[in-house]
Amino acid sequence: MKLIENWFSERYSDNLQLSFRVSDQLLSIKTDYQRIDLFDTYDFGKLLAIDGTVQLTERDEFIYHELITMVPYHLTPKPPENALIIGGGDGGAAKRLLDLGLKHIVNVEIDDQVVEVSRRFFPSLSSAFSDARVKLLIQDGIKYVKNTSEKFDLIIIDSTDPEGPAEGLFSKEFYMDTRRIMNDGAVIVSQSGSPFYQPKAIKLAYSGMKGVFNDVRVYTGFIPTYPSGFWSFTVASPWPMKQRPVTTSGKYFNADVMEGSFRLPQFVKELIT
Ligand code: AG3
Repeated sequence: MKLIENWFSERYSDNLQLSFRVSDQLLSIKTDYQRIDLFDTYDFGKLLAIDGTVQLTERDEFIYHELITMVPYHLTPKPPENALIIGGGDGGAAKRLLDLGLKHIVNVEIDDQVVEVSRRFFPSLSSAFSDARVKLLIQDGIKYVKNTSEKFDLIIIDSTDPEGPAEGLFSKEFYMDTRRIMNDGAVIVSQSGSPFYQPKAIKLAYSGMKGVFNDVRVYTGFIPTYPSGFWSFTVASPWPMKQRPVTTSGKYFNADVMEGSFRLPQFVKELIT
């Protein structure tokens, strides 16, 4: 990607973008699946972009990764012992699950280059992949879910936006396949985009899950480097989800966030009715 006067911009539309002034461009590669760029920014530290969209920055990755792990963690009937992560090649979600005490994590990432880039530039996240409790598989998550005989207490879809390689991860067919590999009481969560700029993402995730699971809920959080800064996650289970008491907190997550993130603005409620 070519930088104009040392700014990296994620384009939201023809008329809108979010720009970061960068001190250095550390990498720009085209893999079999996507383009990966790595920048050093002034305000957010290192920034990883895939196909021009911000995936994580050093400064605010904790918010996304805590939300996608700690919220569903508290919705299983007892603390989950094992989990499947689809995507998540940076290691951020796996790392949080290890911190929560999970014993066995399978992380299926389609693009080995995401893992390589994270090993070089985000060692504190990718260190999860050197932990004996984490099994990293480089393969298509959709095929893995279709074929595996393992079952899980928690399934986390840490994907890019539903265009390109991640599209299939927002489909009812995929959710039906995940249903087959769930232990009793298991919960699935997917990032589901910005309700303001990407209503399609949240509608896809919500209606896809509604077609398969009995209890489906949306929660949101504040992620400054993602489009609009207001982000959604969709969580579901074949069984009624009941919140366990929150005894831990992170840098973003706490007992108030566990409840408050499910309180939705009216326009978001209307997207999912
Ligand atoms: N995966 C979700 C990123 C979606 C961002 N979308 C965007 N910037 N348009 C994050 C990967 C972190 N493990």
